[in-house]
Amino acid sequence: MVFRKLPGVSASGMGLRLSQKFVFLLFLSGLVTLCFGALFFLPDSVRLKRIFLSKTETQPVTVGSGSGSENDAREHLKRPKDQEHPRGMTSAKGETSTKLKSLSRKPSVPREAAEERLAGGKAQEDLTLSRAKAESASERATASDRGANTDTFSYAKFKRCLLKPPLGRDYGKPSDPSTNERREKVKEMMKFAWDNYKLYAWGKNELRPLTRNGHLGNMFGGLKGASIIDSLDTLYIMGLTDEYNDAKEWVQTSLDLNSNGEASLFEVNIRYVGGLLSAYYLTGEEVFKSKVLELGEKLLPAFNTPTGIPRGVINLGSGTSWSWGWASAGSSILAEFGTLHLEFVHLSELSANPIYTEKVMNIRKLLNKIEKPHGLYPNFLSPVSGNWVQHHVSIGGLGDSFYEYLIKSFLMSDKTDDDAKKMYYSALEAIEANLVQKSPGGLTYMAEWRGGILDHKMGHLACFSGGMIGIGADDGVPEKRQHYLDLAAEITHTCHESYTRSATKLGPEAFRFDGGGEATATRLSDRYYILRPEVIESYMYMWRLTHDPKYREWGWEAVEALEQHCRVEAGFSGIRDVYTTTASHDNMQQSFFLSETLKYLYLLFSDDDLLPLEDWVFNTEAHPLPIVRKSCLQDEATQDKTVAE
Ligand code: DMJ
Repeated sequence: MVFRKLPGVSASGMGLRLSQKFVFLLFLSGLVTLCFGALFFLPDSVRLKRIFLSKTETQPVTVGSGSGSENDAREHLKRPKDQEHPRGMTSAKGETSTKLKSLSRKPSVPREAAEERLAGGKAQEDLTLSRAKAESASERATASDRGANTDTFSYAKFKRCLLKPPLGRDYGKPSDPSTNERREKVKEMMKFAWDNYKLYAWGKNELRPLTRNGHLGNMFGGLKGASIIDSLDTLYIMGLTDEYNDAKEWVQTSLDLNSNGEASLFEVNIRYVGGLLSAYYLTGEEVFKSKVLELGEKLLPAFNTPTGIPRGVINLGSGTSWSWGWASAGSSILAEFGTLHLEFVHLSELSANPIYTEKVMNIRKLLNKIEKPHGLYPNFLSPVSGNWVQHHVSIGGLGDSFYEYLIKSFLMSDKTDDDAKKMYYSALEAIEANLVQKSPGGLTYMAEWRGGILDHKMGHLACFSGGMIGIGADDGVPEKRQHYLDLAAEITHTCHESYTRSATKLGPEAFRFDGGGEATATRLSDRYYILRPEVIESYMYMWRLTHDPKYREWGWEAVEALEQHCRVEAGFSGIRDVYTTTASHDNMQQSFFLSETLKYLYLLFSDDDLLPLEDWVFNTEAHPLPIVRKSCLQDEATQDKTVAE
């Protein structure tokens, strides 16, 4: 009534009696308390709550627990599900530590999972649920945790859990003088390649040794210094201390991760993430850890697809991702999304944030469940439907390192990752049944498979498989162990043949077993050699596994050939035709030459105690990553706690 009579006029000015004023004030204060209290029952996203509650009141209480981004998940729901080239789409990135985080808030999973179930068929259901679970878990971790939770990993504990010192007794120096001489030669090659890079291309991605300048390219999304990051661990294990220090200083002062370009998720992962991780584990230098955690976080938005299978290209600034234009029907590539596991598990180890492992486990689950033609994994998969796009299978380009990462995931888990083990051995069985061939001349090779039709071609890239099958031999079923080792040796022998049958003694990009030839390139376009490591990589593993001296001899043949045909005045260069000794250089010193080719050669001529395989697995760019000894790390943690108490 009072309000109806005199709207907008205060009670004090209305000539009310004292008792009436008291009742009115009581009523007013009750109303205010009620309104304020109601704020606490509103959902987090209500703007008013953000205004009224201070930031500190809403921070997660426990490090690593707060919630992530409900809004991000909703953004994701809004995005069209069939968007194949989402340039310009709203990125799901953008989580910031200033967002509201409340331990009591309910995760958005049930709603999201329900909506996705409505949108997709039954086939999609399991994938969606597992992704929803992963996103739910990721909500528990804040963006700030991802970059800054550096206290939880103890480098000292990690070192105590290694079985052997990483650098051996004396940097793996072999006792035999002639082997040591060869090893010194490889070290000299590394220094020569590095010095020229430093002189002519410092800070660029690669050296162009003929024109004596640098190359940036467009694979790394504006990131620079690929040769520096790729060289850190090689310089370190070779004892090239001044050079390593220069590289480290560049990382400290000049490695800028705030680039805004379009990067290959795969290449950034294997070279930058892998290189920084190795450098950290070998040296314990904090700068490598903080840089790799900062970079790892920038890669996460690539996984925001309907299936959680990342697309191939990501803008490191905006987080927008899309598929390669050349990949059929907007598909993702097996060797790309299948080559993240090792690095991402280590990102979780270092950050104490499970999100990275969850992202790659989600990929694993999908691949495990999906039907496989003849047990084989085709190279193209839709990140939208989670179905294969084409039935092209290859152990070379497009497929290669997916298989490598299965067995290495098992080994890196201290042999606890049984899913990886099962997937690897059943994939290998399918490969043997469908792709492994014997030529009329007795050479064992891996053909490619196109919807059931064999293409009798083996890429240089596929030559890594000798080493892969070798390191996996010992964990196969007992009756097949010797067979696997023999198969590894046969494939390595074939790859060596592809080198010896050329005029330069270097192998072509691809060689064939039809049209009368064996282990030789028949097409002009397959004749080039770009300083690739795969054949030498297999020599190194086979040497470690068998100590058959022929592998060191074959490695030395490669050193001589590299010196003769690829060394130019200002570095090393690829060549356009391995079948002619008339030089035609491609003017590019690839960063993987420093990271892989020279490292594998150096290890081949070193004692086995330099980076022992009992403790280390090499990522596909030859960056050593330590085996994760969970039980040891936990024991160690308990010990520390007891001491602290
Ligand atoms: C490297 O970057 C890696 O080994 C990758 O897995 C395949 N290609 C190159 C070397 O040839």
